[in-house]
Amino acid sequence: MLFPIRNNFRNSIEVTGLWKFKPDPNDIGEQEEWFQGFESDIDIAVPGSWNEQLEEFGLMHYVGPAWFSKSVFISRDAQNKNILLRIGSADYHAKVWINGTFVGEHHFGFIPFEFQINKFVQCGEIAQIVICVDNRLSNDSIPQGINSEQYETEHRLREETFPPARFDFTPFGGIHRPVQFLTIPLQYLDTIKVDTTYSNGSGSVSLSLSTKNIQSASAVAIIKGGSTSVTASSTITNNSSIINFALPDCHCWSPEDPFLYELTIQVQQNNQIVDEYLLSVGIREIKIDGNKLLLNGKEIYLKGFGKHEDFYVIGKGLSLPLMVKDFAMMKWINANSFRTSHYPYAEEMMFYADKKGILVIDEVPAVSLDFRHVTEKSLANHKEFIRKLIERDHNHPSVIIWALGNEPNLVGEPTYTTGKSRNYWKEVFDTARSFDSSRPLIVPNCLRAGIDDPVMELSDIVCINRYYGWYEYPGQLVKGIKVLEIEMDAIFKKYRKPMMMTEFGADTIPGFHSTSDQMFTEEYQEKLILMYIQLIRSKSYMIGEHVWNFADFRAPQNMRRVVLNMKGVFTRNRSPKQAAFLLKKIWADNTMGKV
Ligand code: GCB
Repeated sequence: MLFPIRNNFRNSIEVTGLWKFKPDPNDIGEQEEWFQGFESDIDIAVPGSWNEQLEEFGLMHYVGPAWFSKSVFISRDAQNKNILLRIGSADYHAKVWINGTFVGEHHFGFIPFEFQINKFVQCGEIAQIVICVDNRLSNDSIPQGINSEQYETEHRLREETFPPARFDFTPFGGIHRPVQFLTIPLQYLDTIKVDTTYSNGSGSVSLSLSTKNIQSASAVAIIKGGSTSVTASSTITNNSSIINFALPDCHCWSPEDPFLYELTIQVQQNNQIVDEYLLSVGIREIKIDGNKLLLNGKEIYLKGFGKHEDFYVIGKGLSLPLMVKDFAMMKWINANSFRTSHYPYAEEMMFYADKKGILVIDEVPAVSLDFRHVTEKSLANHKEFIRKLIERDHNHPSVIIWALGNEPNLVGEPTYTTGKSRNYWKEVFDTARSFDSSRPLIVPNCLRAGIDDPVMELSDIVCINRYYGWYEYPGQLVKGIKVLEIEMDAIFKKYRKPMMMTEFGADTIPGFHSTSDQMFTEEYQEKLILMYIQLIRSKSYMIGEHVWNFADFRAPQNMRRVVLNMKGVFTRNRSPKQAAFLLKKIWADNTMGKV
């Protein structure tokens, strides 16, 4: 599935704007055939979450099915083309009907899906599209859900949240990314996989293409950049083709100079172009050498944040102004990277990271898996998620690491390390490697899972999320840092691999101040961050520091959160807290070791 573009062969119409909306708390919509069309006075803007947008309709904490409907004109130009309906993401499950007929369903949030809809629409007429989105999660889903009984049987009453969630971000519901009608040729390019290498000034690009409905044709690729323009071609056999380029004088992609070549790929039949696709390609190589992470053969140290897709009113809906602002703030603070904690972000963001030279750790939404409830189905869903994410984001030079999950066994259940978890993770890592062996794989570990967590043995970079001085030893930074140092050294001794601190931070209320070590004050956040960074940088095996979090974000209700998780270095509305100025300084100069 290719990202939509517009050219002489491909077109797209966005179906953003206002949709008709109806919550379905009693789950009766299908039985009552709401897919034929339904009455409602509620409008919802797409993309956008229903929670804050429709708070006045009682939907702030709503978990369940909800119906969306919109009428769209399908132009006659679409005749004799493949017509697709593409949804950038619907969290977490979606069922789609057009003109009352069921088209298909998708059970993966945060990731695009599309259906071929020629047989459901009439060109030159209006089509009514109805989507039922459901944000309920289960044992089998990725992410995994939790219910009230499980809170009790797991003896977690005091940790109960509302809405129930195994993770610390609001389970926003809605259509969160653009909806588009696409027209593409009947014979078309289906997937493009770009692999690059770079070493001492010379680069290579290898393209693996797959097509649909092609009997005999050739694939022609033209790569252009600066004064370079190289063309190569090969035949398409069994709907697939491979094209290789060598670029002896290569302009590589890096955060300092995010240079992108323009790659045009054509499918040609009898000297006629039948499909064409254009994409930007950054040539770079990411590698681990001993305890170092190398980008284009040079050591790179990751400085940045775990982030969230979260903002006032829109919830998890894609907002391009917010994206531009966040990237400008990351540049302002001298960060070079972020992690898409804890799920794949909008593709628009990945393209922007390529353009701006920001490195990305791209994460699958297997957040806080509880192995007492993991099923065969969860494993299958997890593997399928990895396949979908790698297919979607493989070609982005900015994506340098895959995170296959985050903090399994958050609650520290003792059977985790002795039970089925190792086999599970082994399969997950093997699956990811079979799709992409060019990038390091990680799963950040949490304290309670312990240092025998199988993800540490399987990860290429051992990643830890630690909250000493916060959840452990609250208010006691010196003690916390001492314990952390002992633990870090013990982990390194055991695994002998590069390590990274993928989370550390403190909730901070802007305007709270103190002359002593007082949690929640701006000084405490600043001091905690400084002490962590000093420790991290004193260890030669550490390859990066990601502060938790870039900005404050909404969390499920529980007694530890005052509406938001306030560990942001920026507030939810993107004002810098005091620590932002400290980080800007530390990340600008090289005086604290590491580059
Ligand atoms: C973590 C989780 C993250 C939470 C954070 C916190 O370890 O990975 O999702 O938001 O801690 O603030 O508790």
